[in-house]
Amino acid sequence: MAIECPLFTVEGSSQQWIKTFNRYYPHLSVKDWQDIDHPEAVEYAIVWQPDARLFSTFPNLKALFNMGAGVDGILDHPQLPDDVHIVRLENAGMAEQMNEYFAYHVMHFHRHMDHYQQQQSQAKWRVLAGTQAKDFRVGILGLGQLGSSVASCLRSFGYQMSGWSRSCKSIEGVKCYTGADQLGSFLQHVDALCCLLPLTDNTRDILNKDNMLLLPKGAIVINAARGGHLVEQDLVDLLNQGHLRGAVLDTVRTEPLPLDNPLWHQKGLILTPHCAAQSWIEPSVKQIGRSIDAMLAGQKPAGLVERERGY
Ligand code: NDP
Ligand code: OXD
Repeated sequence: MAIECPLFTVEGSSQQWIKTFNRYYPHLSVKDWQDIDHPEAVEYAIVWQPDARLFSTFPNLKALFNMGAGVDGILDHPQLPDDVHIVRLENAGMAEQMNEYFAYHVMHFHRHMDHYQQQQSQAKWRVLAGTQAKDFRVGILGLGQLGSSVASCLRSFGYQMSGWSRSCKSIEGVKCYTGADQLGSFLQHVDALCCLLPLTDNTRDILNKDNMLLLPKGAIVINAARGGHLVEQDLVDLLNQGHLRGAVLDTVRTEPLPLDNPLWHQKGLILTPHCAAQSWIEPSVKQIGRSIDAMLAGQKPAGLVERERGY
């Protein structure tokens, strides 16, 4: 018998997802959450940034399947019951997009595109001294599904790579630092800092003035993780003081960025609207469907979040 699975997104742009679920996993009977016939029988829900209506409508949830990689939006929810499992997407096509996003922006600065754009606006034709990729140091905060992929991708362009994570890693061509004790030594040797951490109590505000001042003068910061990692005023101050040469933000504290937020006009800052890596429908549906089937069979699904560590 088909079991009903509600799909709950605040945006409501879910029809293509529902169609794809029903193509590959008809036995799950995935429906818009408002079309569910027996809400009290629902144990599994597929969600993106659920609000309180999810928890009041479905009182017997056992697991939530997140349509993205980051689960901070679920874990922070005041109505989230203690015993509900959370399963997130692992890669599902996002690593390749992150590789592109970070390669594009690292090269923008490494190849002086910021300076050449400025020169063009002054009708200036002048070649600037270059730096070999092996001498340009790129550091990745977070070496998980996405960060480790970006580290290996940038390594293939010849950049001098390092990374920082909670547990010790071994990635070819990437110098790995571990834990709070080694954060300072990591930051001191990074020309381009790339953030791909989950947002947890331990990583919130990690891109603050003290930490960014440990970067060498003229470094750049690229954050495609969560707005909560960055203290925005600290970034603005360090850009204006010239300690940082530039920054790229794909995520900000309030999204969409309010029209009156000065970040829109900040010199040296490139903004993108939380688009670094999207959840492609087909691979995401296949992964979520496999995870639900695993749980139905009493197995542990890939991407099961450890709630106490926050990711
Ligand atoms: P993973 O959980 O696979 O990787 C997280 C990495 O961060 C791991 O290496 C982990 O260490 C490390 N980490 C976590 N906490 C700490 C800590 N306190 N100190 C040091 N290292 C820590 O996540 P993903 O790679 O899948 O995704 C990362 C984030 O990217 C997501 O949480 C989301 O916020 C963001 N994202 C943004 C998107 C966008 O479009 N802008 C799209 C998709 C994701 P360890 O390996 O030891 O566990
Ligand atoms: C994600 C995101 O976490 O899109 O998947 O930010």
